[in-house]
Amino acid sequence: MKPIFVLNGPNLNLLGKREPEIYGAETLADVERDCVALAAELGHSLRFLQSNWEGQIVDWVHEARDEGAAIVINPAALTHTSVAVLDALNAFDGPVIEVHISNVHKREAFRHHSYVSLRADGVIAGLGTEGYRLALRRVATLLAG
Ligand code: CA2
Repeated sequence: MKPIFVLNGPNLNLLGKREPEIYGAETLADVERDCVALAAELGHSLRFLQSNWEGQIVDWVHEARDEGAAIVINPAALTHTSVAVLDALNAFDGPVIEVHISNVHKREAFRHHSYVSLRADGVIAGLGTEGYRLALRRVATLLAG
């Protein structure tokens, strides 16, 4: 079985280091550890990646076309700006789940629109870092079907 790609966009490397009132206290390394453990329980492997560069996220989505079973993506600010990430995801055939740690709908108006949601099979927002694990469970269900 191909790995599930978990992709993280700009500034998520700062998770747990700033703004804990919005994003919580867990670091991205904590999230990765929990995702790897859950994926193993679900019988899957994981490629957990973060970049501050839009083009790198696009390249990883392209990589997933051949090498990935599904994509869980927190595009961070690229959610609200990136037609390039949307276009790349549109060229990927497997399940795509969009995750946001914070409830973007409770925040500034510019966070209410997501380009990525035009492709995502499901969207999770406001459930904290638990959202990643819920997304993995959903992906496992979709891959089993
Ligand atoms: O809620 C989310 O997961 C977001 O995707 C996070 C993005 C934000 O632009 C989206 O609107 C919602 C920001 C990621 C930056 O993460 C930080 C974490 C800790 C400290 C500073 C930034």
